[in-house]
Amino acid sequence: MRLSRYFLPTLREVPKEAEIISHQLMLRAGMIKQQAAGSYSWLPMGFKVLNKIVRIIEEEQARSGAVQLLMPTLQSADLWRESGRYDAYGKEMLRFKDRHERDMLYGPTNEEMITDIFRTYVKSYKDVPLNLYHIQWKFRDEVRPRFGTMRSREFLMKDGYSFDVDEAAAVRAYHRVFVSYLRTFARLGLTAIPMRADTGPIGGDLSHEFIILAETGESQVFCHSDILEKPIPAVDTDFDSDLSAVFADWTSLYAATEEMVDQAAYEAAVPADKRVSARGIEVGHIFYFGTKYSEPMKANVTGPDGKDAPVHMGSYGIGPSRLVPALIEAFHDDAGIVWPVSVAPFEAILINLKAGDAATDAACGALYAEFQAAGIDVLYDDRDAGAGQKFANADLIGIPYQLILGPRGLREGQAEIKHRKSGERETLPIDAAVARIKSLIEPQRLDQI
Ligand code: P5A
Repeated sequence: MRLSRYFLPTLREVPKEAEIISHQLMLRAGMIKQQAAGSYSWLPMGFKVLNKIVRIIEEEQARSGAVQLLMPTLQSADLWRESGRYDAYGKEMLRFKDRHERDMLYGPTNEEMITDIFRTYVKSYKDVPLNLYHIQWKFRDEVRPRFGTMRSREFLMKDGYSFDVDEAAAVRAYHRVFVSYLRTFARLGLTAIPMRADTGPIGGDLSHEFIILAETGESQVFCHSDILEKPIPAVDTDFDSDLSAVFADWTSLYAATEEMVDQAAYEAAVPADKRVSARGIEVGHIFYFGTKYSEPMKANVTGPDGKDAPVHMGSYGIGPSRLVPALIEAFHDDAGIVWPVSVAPFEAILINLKAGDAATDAACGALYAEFQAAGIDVLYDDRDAGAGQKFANADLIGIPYQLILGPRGLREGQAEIKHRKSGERETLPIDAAVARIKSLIEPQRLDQI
């Protein structure tokens, strides 16, 4: 992509309304634009990052046997009356009437709708286990939308729903998602800590939040420091796997949010030098709620004994539009964002230090073509602008590798690579530069787990 043809409305000033660094950087790097309280347009570069996160989630969902579909954003109130949640949900639900005066709502979550789909088609124990998910916009009329897309009113959610014949099988499904989520966050470059959590309006009594540590996090968390070092288990997450041992291992170390922490239990379980009390961001949340929806909504399956019984369910959420700022909270420095390769909007940026100079343009044009031939997602800064501005911009938007070429380098046959994360610079022959960047990028693209 040529920057001169792209749409990257970066800002020089720190916007006043943004209190936390990720919100400031998303606005400054031209990733989002606010449209109303808690509602944002995703500008091209922000949208690219969001899509990369979505792709990683989809890959890990497929690996765990979950099946993707797509449900609408607007829902009929009748379904929610069946489950009893229409009145219980409260002011966070955006309610309205259509032209026929029918009560409608903008979905804050989809337990009812997926239960309706399930009961329409699935009748036998032979058709479960099943895990269906979608990635769709949600609306919650949050009292305090804030921090940009971290807590917005309209946000993207990956929400998955498991169906099993009995509690034991449903808990196995829960364990599978638990491990699959650990992998998903690890692939995004994040250390997410699973913690026992409250179930709130979703219900049930088994629930974990996945939290990443960040100073600006909204909740206080308490955990054993060993969890932060735990390697992600290299296990199969497909339907046949029994991951209860992995689950037991991960949950044996104390971790709880401020709503659940029992100070005495925490201090008894964790030696003083291993106690971590820090702020965290909730990036995922999973629930097992048994027959809470299937029973009132009559989603039954016939068991091997020929008897009908309500199916056992769980639901599993990840917030991709929250993960974008969460990643920035984890990966930035004074100059701007520092994207991990796996989610970077572009893998490399080619900086032409003298756009308009025929020889430099020709050499950079050749490098640009070489990047494309090598399958590297590159942004080519071909704008007629000063070097200082280009360097500051490249640092701000956080592309992992910068390839810099100007008339002097061209005369000497040398180009410069700057590693955004470490600041390290290397000078090398122009015709070796793209191969070098490719060799740096490739191992970071691969599934490292
Ligand atoms: C689980 C999936 C649920 O809604 N039902 C379907 C369950 N869980 S949850 O915890 O309420 O939300 C799941 C994830 O969505 C993200 N999220 C948000 N992201 C941005 N802005 C918001 N206002 C917001 N609310 C929830 C979080 O990542 C959360 O873990």
